[in-house]
Amino acid sequence: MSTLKLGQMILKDCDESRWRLADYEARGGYQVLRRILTENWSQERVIEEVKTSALRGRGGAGFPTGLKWSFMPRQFPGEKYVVCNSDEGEPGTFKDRDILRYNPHSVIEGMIIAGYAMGANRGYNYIHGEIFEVYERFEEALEEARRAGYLGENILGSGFHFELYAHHGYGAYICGEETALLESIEGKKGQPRFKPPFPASYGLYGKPTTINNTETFASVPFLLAMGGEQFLHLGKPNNGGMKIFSVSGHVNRPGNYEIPMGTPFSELLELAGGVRGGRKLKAVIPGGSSAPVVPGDVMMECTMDYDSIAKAGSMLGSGAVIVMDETTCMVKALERLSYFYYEESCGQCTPCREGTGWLYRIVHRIEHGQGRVEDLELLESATSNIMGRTICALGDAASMPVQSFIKHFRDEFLYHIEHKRCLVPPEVQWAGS
Ligand code: L3W
Ligand code: SF4
Repeated sequence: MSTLKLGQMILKDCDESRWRLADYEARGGYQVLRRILTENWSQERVIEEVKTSALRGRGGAGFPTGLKWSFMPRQFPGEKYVVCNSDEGEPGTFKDRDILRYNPHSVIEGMIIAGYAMGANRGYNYIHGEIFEVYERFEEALEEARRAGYLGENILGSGFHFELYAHHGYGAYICGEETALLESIEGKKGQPRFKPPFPASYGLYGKPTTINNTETFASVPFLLAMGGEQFLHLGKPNNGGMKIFSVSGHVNRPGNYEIPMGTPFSELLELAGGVRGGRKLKAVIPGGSSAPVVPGDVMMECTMDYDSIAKAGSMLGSGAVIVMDETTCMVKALERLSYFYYEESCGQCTPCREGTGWLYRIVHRIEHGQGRVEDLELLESATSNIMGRTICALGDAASMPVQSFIKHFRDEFLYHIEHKRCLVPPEVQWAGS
C-alpha cells in the first residue's frame, strides 16, 4: 500500500508508475540543470538563490542549506564530495524512501546542481539498509541519467563532469549521523567522528564534503525553477518552501503529506483523517522520536515549521509526526523509544553506551510494576549526565524523550509506580506499532 497521500511539489504527480526519467522530464525535470549549464550560471548565483529560498536541512537539524553550501572551499584543488543522507532510520520517519521510490531523478538533479555549485565532481547517495527495493530503483534511475547525458563526463556539452554512486547501508541507525555515514562509505565501522572539524573542511576521505538529506536535494530543482524568492513565500520567513510530513500513529489516514511550511497542525491532522475513532488527542511527537513530546492541546496551537515547534519546546526534526490519542500509555511508549536508543548506541562514549541502558532499564521497571518513587529523579539525573557529554547527538536524542515525557506526563509515571499498573486500562492501550 502506498504511503504517499498528498504531493504538492517533489511528490506531485508521482506514483509507482511515474518515477522514470521520461516521466520526470515530462514534469519539467532536468530543465533547471540544462539552464544552469547552458547559461553558464556562476557558482555564487546558484548558492545565493538557495540562500534566498530559506531552504533548511530536511534531515533533522534544519541547518540553512545555502549557508552550508557556502562553507565549501570551492577553490580547494583536490577532490570534493557531495553526499546525500538517505539513511532514514528514526522511528516515525518514512518520507525519504517515498522520494527515492517515486521521484529519484529529483534527488539526482539536485545533487548534480549541488556538485556544480560547490565545485565537486563526485557524489554518493547513502541509502538505508532496510529498503533494498529503493536502492535498486535508485541504481536504475542513475543508469537512465547516465544514458541521457545528465551524469558523467561533459554533461550536456558544458565541460562539467559529475559522477554519482549509490551506497547501501546495513540498517544501523547511527549511520544516519553524518560523520558515521562517511566512515561507513569509507568501509569502516559506522561510528561518529568528533566535530569540528565539520565535513565541509574534513569529510569523505578527509576531503571537503557537503552532506544534505534526500528531501533537501530533491527540493533544489524546484526552488531554482521557481526562484528562491517564490520558494520562500510558499512557506514562512526563515522556513521556506514545502515540507513532507510523515504522519503515523492514531490517525485515520497515516502517510506522507507534502504541504507548505507553516501550515497549522490542525489542518495536517485533518488531512490525515483526524484522530482514529474520534478520540481525544493526547500528545504528538512532531519531528521523529528524538524530538520532545508535545501535549495535544499545545500542539493544536502550533504551525508546522521550525520556529513554531521550537516555541512549543520541541523540534520539527525530519517532519515525522507521531500522533497519540488518549488510549496511549505514555510509560509504555517511552519504554519502546528508550529501547531503540539503547539498541542503536554505537558504544563509543561511556555516557551514551551506559546511560541509554540505564534509561531503558529504569523505564522498563516502571512499566512492569517494579518502579520506585526515586526513579523519576534518577531518570532526570541520568539524562542530564548524558546530554552534551557525548560525541554525537544520539545521547541527546535518547535523553530528550525521557525528559519531555516525564515533564508533561509525570502523573502517569507516578501512577504506574504507586499502583503498579497503568492509568489507561490495558484493553484500550496502544503504544505504537
Ligand atoms: C560547518 C559549522 N558546518 C553545523 C553542519 C553540520 C551538519 C549541519 C547540522 O544532527 C539532528 C540531530 C537528530 N561549519 C557548522 C557546520 N554544520 N555547524 O550543519 O549540524 P547539527 O550538528 O546541528 O546536526 P546533525 O549532526 O546533522 C541532526 C535530529 O537531527 N533528528 C534526527 C532525525 C533522524 C532522521 C533519520 O533517521 N532519517 O532524519 C531529528 O530531530 O537528533 O539533532 O551537516 O556538519 N560551523
Ligand atoms: Fe556512539 Fe552514542 Fe557516543 Fe554517538 S553518543 S558516538 S551513538 S556512543
